[in-house]
Amino acid sequence: MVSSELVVKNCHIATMSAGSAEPYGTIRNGLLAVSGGRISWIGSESAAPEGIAADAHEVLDLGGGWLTPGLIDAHTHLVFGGNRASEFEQRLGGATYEEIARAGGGILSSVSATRGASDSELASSGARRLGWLVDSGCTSVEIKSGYGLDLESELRMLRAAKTAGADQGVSVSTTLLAAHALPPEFRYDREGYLDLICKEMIPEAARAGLADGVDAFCEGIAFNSTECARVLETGADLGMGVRLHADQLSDSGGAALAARLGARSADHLEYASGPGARSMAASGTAAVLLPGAFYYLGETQKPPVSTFREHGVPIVVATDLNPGSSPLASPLLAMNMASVLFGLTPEETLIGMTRNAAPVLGYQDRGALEIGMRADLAAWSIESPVELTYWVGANPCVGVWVAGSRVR
Ligand code: DI6
Ligand code: FE
Repeated sequence: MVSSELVVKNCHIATMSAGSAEPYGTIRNGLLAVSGGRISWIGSESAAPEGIAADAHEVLDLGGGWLTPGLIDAHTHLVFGGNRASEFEQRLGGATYEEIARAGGGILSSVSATRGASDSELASSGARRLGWLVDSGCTSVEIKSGYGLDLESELRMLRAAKTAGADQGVSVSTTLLAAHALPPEFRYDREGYLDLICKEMIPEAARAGLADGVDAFCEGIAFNSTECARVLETGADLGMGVRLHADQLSDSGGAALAARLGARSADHLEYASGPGARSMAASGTAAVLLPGAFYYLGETQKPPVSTFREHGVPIVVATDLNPGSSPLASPLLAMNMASVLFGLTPEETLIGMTRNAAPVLGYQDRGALEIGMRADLAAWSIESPVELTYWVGANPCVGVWVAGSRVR
């Protein structure tokens, strides 16, 4: 047997494997071995091949702690210039998110700050925020553009996202969200901006290999479903994974549109209709729930979780880390909010940050701990995996590995 580069032992393992009959796919008193950056053996320590630890380059004794798949944050906007702390104060003074947006603040204030930031400022502030997620166990993170809104600024954001990922040693999946808001220079020319997105931005991002996915904001304050469909179909034709910000602030038919386009996910979904939610099951479109935005905007309408469950729509939980509606930099707090605010079980929240999140980013090699999967791991000082969702604001993460290499 080839010697392993890493063996983790004296731990309990939440494999999150779909094939397991145990809650969390639990293996108590487990051992996991890594060779060539992949999981080469996993099971109970008493059943491990003789010498597996003795021959390993490194052996880690977790002292009875827990090992889970590295967390996957499938929806963030963590690259941006400036921040919006002053708008937070305005909202506390009574202004609503939509009022601020319609008055030229909101997303557009981040657009001017992003356009004015240098490449290195964008990458280093993005890396700092990405680092906060890695501190809490994230090994794969999706990052969207959408605060540049012109060709060069959108590409600069996507490059900064990749640089931030390299800086932190984690996987970053990039998504072009040029259809996030209408930029000021196209204020009276919606068609002109949609042409720019479809004829220049998407083809150029695809050609440069800078965007893995394409997304749009389907909402009264942003783009309607015909406009979003045009953008997403253009991206799909160039091989990008399709996502959609759907039914966040009103029922805009976003869930049904995402399903019709065969999107990998529809995200937010507080106002998704019953038929919209059901249509997602047939197309295999995941429901990405973002309780941070719900919490931060003081929303009251909850996403139709029981409809998703009943029809087998995969539920994903993500932070939506962004400067306006969800400055939430903790995957664990997102999981806690998904339970407390939306009624997900703790196990559903962890599935939503691991196994169900991976396919939304097109990953088949992570999200569960199984032989052959990439060794993306998080180690925790906890007595049961329920604690990952239970604590509010604690961080029991004690180690993070990407493809078997330690990053925390
Ligand atoms: N929905 C959101 O919650 C974020 N974007 C979106 O489409 C908000 C982004 C922001 O306010 O900066
Ligand atoms: Fe978002």
